[in-house]
Amino acid sequence: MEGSVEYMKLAFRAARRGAGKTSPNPMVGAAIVRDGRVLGSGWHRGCGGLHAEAEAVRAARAAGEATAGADLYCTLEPCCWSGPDKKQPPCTGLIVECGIRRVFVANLDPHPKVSGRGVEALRAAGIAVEAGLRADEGEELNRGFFAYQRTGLPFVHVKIAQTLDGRIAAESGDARWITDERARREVHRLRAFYDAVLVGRGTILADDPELTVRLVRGRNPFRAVLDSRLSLPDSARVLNDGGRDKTILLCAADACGERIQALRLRGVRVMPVEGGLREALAALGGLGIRSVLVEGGSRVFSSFVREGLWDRLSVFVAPVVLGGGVGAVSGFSPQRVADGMRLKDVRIRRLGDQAVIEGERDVYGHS
Ligand code: AOF
Ligand code: ZN
Repeated sequence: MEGSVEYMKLAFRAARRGAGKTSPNPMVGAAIVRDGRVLGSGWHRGCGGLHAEAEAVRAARAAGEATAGADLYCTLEPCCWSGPDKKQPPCTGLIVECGIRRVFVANLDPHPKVSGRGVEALRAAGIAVEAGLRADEGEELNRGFFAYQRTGLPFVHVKIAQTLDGRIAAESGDARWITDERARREVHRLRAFYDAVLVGRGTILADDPELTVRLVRGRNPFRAVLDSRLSLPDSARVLNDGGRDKTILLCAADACGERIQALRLRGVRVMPVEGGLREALAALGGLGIRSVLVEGGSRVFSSFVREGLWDRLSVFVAPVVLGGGVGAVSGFSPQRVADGMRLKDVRIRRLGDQAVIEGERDVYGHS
């Protein structure tokens, strides 16, 4: 059985329209095709809403198309269960009812209630199923959802903007701007995709950033700040602007109760965390956050690196030399080069006169 890559690509294009809006659910797209014609397509628009398959069926019906005998292209394995926490009926039932003849799936759903059972249910109903078509595209698109299903932690992408000699700020703390607007637009694009951005208290003190999406179109992510003693100044932008309900302060479990109350009254979220960075990430997961973009500063970078709590690293390198200043990563200093943190699957892109070097954590290596 041969599935068409083109129709799966179309399903992925649909899926991406849910970017930034579906967590804790994955982004999913679906297309119903017969005799070289797309009868209907759809995507999962947000948690609680219709599943992509049901959206595609609805679109086909609205266009007056009968679905019997058609093929379904689906970026994720259709769900096959119901329960008290399940908001939508199983898609497998709908697919059978619609008389779909063949189903092409990119990724199996790692959810413990599915993981292959959706495919089995369809086959048991006499439907031909092929899984794995453009699976890599799905792995990349839903890296947050997949990471969380596999590890219980969100996908962590560390982003560093630095000089040629590895500085993220001058001695004075000034960091505006090491990279140009083109690079910053790229960062805003990432923010629109990730569920949360995360910075340390030091970055708020140094830059007072907004951490919103302004240079591209897209929704604002949650803004998580590691502030163990809740000692950010009241004047910080993230505590005052219109988006402060999306500010999450991660503090120590024994942080001052009165301060927590006062911040919550302002409309800011405060999450006392028992434990360290891993527990802080797990707490974000509890809010439905499946992917986190770590934006600084050097102490935060080194904590993530030291604890191996990251999945992807992107370094934006600008053609500037500072000679001194704040190093990109501090507090992580192995004696031997061989113990350094080395990336795998490295990609190098050019952005004007800047380079973006990006790679994944080598889970079997030293890092
Ligand atoms: C699908 N199609 O479009 C999506 C799926 O609470 P519910 O009913 O919305 O179910 C959420 C779970 O369903 C989610 O954890 C994931 O396993 C799967 N997502 N499945 O067949 C979709 N979004
Ligand atoms: Zn479903």
